[in-house]
Amino acid sequence: MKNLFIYIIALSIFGLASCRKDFQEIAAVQVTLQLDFPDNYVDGSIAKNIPVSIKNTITGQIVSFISDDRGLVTADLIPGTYSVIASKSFSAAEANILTGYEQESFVNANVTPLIIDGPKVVAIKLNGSRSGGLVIREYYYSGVPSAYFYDLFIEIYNNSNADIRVDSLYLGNTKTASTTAYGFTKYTQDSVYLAQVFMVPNEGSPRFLKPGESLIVAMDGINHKSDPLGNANSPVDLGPGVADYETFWSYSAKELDAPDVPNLTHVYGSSTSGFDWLPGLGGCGLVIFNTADFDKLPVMKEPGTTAATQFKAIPTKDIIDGLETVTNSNVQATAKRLPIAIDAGMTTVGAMYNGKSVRRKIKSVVDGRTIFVDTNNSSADFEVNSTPSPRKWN
Ligand SMILES: [Ca+2]
Ligand SMILES: [Ca+2]
Repeated sequence: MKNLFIYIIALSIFGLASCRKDFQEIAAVQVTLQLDFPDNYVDGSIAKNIPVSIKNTITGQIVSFISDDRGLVTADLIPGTYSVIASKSFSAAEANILTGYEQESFVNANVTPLIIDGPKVVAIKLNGSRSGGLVIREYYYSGVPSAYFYDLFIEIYNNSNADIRVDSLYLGNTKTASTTAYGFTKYTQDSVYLAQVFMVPNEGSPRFLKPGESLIVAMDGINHKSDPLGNANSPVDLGPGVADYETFWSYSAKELDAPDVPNLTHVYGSSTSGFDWLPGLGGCGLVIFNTADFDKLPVMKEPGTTAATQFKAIPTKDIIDGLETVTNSNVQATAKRLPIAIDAGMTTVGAMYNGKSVRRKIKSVVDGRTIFVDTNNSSADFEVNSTPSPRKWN
């Protein structure tokens, strides 16, 4: 009798334990992601071996997968809200097989929010594009205490193996992030809506960047560390010999024109108020592009709203490179301002006035020339640089 009693107790405990185990297994559901290449890829090409990351937007936990030979990713997920990023770059030879064009290319996708409330199959159509030879290598936008942000700079780098012409290259930013509103209410994949646009002037003859060379654009072309108009907390010297161009804001009497650093040409502004070009301490969508006829591109209100601010709409296909920067890592992908084909993710220095920048990770060094990672996904391609370092990347 005593033995039977123990047996019953043991059975109960075992039963309870197995019940709990069953409960956990029921809690996670199977989600299948079916990846497909863009329509202009060769028929029958399967989106296999594509890295995919799935982020739980509540816990921040990220799990990584590689799509299988059928283009599938199978994941067991606890019901909740997720975001999915897929991206991969192809060499010219690989792209030739997939697209018929022998040119470095990439595919990416960003699905957000992905609501998981039960087992499901999700079709994910990848976006595709050529890799641009010019890339934004570093962007310093955070500023330093106390409230000094005129030491902003952008470095544009020739990541290819051929000379690239840069006079008449355009540089623009989307609307600035604030603590209350980041993205466009209804942003589209076909155009980028820019609040400010500058152009590299033609100074009498074409200007080329050789492979491995870069262009530094400063908000103000001075040595911010030592100049009396600068700030001792600033990490950067952007004086002559470092900055190639500065953004001279002719609309403000307080703006200083650094005589030995040439000015970019300001070609569009939603507003010309303020003391300088202010793309935002909370980050922005930053793009470089070439376009056939800038003046003919539409000026319009933000899609889906009646807000009065007018933006210059640039076709996505004209964008060479872009980078989505935000205030901190709490910003959700639903707040994106750049189309997924330009930047599938987003990156951040983490906080305002922390004196840090974001910079592109190094992919390899070939014959002394550094090649930077470029999968058009800044979440993967960029890292925080604790000491912003124009034209220094090692
Ligand atoms: Ca300036
Ligand atoms: Ca100047």
